[in-house]
Amino acid sequence: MTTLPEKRLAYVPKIPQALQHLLHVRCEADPSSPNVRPEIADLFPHLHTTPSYRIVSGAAAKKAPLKVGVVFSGGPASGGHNVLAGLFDALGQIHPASQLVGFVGGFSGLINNRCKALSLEQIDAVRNQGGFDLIGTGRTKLESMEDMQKAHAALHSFDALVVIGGDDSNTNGALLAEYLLSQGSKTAIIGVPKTIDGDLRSRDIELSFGFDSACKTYAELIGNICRDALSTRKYYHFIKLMGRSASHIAVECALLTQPNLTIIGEERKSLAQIVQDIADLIIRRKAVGKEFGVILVPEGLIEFMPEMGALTGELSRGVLPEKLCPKDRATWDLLPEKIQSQLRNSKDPHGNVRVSQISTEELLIQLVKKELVARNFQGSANFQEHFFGYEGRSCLPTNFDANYAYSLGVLGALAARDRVTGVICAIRSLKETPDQWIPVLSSLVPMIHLEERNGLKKPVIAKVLVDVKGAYFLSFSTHRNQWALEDNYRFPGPIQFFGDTALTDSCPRILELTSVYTPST
Ligand code: FBP
Repeated sequence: MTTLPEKRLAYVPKIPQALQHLLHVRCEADPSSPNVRPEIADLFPHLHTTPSYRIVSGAAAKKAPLKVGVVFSGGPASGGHNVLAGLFDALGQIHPASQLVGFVGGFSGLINNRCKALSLEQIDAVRNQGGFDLIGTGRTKLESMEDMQKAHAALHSFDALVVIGGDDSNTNGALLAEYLLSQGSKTAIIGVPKTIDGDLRSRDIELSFGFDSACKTYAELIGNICRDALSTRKYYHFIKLMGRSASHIAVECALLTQPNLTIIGEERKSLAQIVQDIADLIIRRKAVGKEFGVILVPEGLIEFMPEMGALTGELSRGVLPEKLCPKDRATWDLLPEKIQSQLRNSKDPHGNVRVSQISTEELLIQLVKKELVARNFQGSANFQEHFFGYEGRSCLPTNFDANYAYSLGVLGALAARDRVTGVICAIRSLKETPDQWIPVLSSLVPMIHLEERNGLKKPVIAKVLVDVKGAYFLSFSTHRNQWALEDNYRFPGPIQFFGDTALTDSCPRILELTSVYTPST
């Protein structure tokens, strides 16, 4: 019997027209490359003049065999294996004796030179499959000069290294590219935008791969819960959604499922205000005979609540709860014991509170219960909590992610052939059909700014948050009052791979509504 994953092995990803004949295209510097901030140019003396590149017709620069390394960094995102497949196939087209070598377990594999040459058989086994398991991933960063030197040594025989990662990993890629140039190395460093969070965006990067598959997985589950709520009419479901700081996943899932309330971190409401809003919703729904509902909560919410931000800031600086200032102490006293204990005990190696480990959904439920008692609420309000995160990071990629990730891999091979360093593969016009997609190699340095991390100013690629003045957010916020009381739930069902292309090849709503990211601030 053929299983779905087996059947998916045979899917042939669709790629942009411009990447279909690699031997007849080349990378050409784009004169309209964005500017670099002066303080950043000083930190990247060799790399800051690197332009972005577009792909134009022309004879290939080089036809010798290539040796290209590849590394996954950070959390899995569906489509990762297709980046490897795209790289592998394109390197083979460029020269049949080319090699693709995977560094195992993230940047730690690079530092410790743990790698494996990838074979056609291994690649064939993971085509259009979820996960990163062929070479694994990790969260190690290249932090010290020693790490850079070890990476340099590991890469001495390579033409290029492709770094598949999010904002921090691509920042690391840019720092490595700078270091290698300073050492006279010819190895190119090429990024690929990966993260389910949807927060790695720029003029050229409309979206990272993995976001679409993750959101469609969560939307299926949320839709199922909406239907259950509608059937049994007895629970308020609080669903926390992964996504780290930004609320992109929450907005996308809200548009796909239309729950009664979606809290958006970037609106920067206080904890007290959010609790009031939820209590209001429950009371208003009770008035129309409804004692159930579905509420989405983004993982990063706590970071945006002013009073929680102040409190976690103090705790991260090592202030003990009993020594907090009166305002922070009042917030602390409001919190249920379990949350207090999470705040005390979930710290990273720098002592910062790990806000992602805090059970925000449980915190809200406890405070809403108190609020309803205070308001003498006479109805019944029963709560269920859920957390959807890991479920969506390694699923079979949607056609969109399978096509997109494979195309990014092909583009990475082209960049390696033309030795373009310090760039990230990007594809524009993603809401069009894949043949019309426009591949570009976007310079990494203009994306970098200085940000305070653990008391020090560090160069990092800024995370792009939900723009609360943008079309994407407005298309959600204009409907939310209606969704609060009327149950306009949508039940998207599972990701589809066969049948009508409107079902199988749909692109994420974030692209339909903002095809090119333009901050409106
Ligand atoms: P990346 O940015 O590395 O892709 O990670 C995304 C993410 O899934 C976040 O949404 C989440 O907060 C985090 O990883 C969880 O990380 P971990 O796998 O270490 O628990």
